[in-house]
Amino acid sequence: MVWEPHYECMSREDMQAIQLDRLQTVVHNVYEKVPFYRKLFVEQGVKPQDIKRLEDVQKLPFSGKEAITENYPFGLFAMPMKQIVRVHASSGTTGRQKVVGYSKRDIRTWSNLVARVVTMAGVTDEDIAQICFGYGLFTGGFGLHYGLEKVGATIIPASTGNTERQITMMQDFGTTVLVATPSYALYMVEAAEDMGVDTSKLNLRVGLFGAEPCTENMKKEIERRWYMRATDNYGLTEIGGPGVAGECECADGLHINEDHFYPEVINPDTGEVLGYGEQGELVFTSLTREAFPIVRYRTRDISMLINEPCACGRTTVRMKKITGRADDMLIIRGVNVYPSQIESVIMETEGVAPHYQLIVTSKGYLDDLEVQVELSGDHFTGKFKELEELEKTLKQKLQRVLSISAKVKLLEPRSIERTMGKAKRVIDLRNK
Ligand code: DLL
Repeated sequence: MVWEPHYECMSREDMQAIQLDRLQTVVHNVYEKVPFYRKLFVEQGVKPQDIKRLEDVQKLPFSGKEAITENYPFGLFAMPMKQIVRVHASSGTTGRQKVVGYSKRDIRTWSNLVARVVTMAGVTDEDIAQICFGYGLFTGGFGLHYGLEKVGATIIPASTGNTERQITMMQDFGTTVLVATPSYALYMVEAAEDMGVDTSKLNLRVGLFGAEPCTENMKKEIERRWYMRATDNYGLTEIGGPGVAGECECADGLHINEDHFYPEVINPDTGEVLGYGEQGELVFTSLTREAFPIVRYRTRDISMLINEPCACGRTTVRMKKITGRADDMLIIRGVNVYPSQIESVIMETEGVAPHYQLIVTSKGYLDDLEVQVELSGDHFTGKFKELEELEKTLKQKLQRVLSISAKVKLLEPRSIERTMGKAKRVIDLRNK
């Protein structure tokens, strides 16, 4: 089923006409109402009237997280506080939170867009959805809540924490849809197995995952252990939260709600706009947000856009799964290393569990990468020779994939701290 076929399945020409019309409105709005943008546009020598065709979006300046933190808390709002009915925020790695606001109409639009992505994933009003995203300033809990409610699913607003009780609810309430970060889904399945629950007997059928990267192999692991189909959801606080893009049943990229978020992919070093099929940094311009419009926001997320037709019938442009963040990339002894590359190696190696951490240190000028990974329960026999073999295999595979050598440390099962939200994979102890 398609939630809004009129928009999700429209012709390219119609989509572009809507995008242009909305883009012109947004650009006028921010120019008139947000001093930050007016100043930026003046510096760049661009006026709202210059946006005559969709390609003219490229005349507009980029914005980034600094724009939000420097205007903390409400400096980028385009409406008076009286009309703001909600704020959300996400904490960056350093310093101030990125605070965003919503008008009543924004909340309605948001619910509708989340309704689109959960419908894409196959969720209907017959489902019982257990939301294990945090409720609060994080957009995950409330975002999914309103969208699932719109679709008519029965919601269990479980939030995070108390994992054993979560499993009991799943059993007793007959949960059919699990909403969580992929790392929490793995944590939960471990807890379920510990409790002696046979996960194949649960009613779960669909997982709505997101908020952090999940490699194809990790997704398969979740599907195998939970006996359900896992789908990916993408979004970020700055452009509204979840509901930006989601995976349909064909699972070949995430459909972007591009009548609301205009996507571009750029070369992160030069800012050059790249074409379909080219990998780079995702940039979004919000086309309908009233309270917190945002122009050419650099997400730092690495992906690519694809415009080939999808078998599901939707015509919206898709984005490939996020492979990492521009600022996630580690430069180790001059070589670019993405945590997702290491995750793929771990996931395809038998004997280790999908729980790992990367520790980066430096001695003098030389960087050191240590991959700490847990042994999977059934392989933890303690036989020294076997462990040595496993360590060697991992080292060789990592060397092949990364082109640098990494240390490998095998840990006992359950020794890496579990998180209920987003997993922290990288500990960089180098002096920056
Ligand atoms: O994580 C919004 C969200 C909530 C999306 C629930 C999906 C489901 P933030 O906390 O602001 O917002 O974090 C946004 O998380 O820039 C990406 O780096 C990462 N991220 C979000 N979804 C995905 C995904 C929410 N599906 C940041 N795959 C983004 C990979 C993701 N990374």
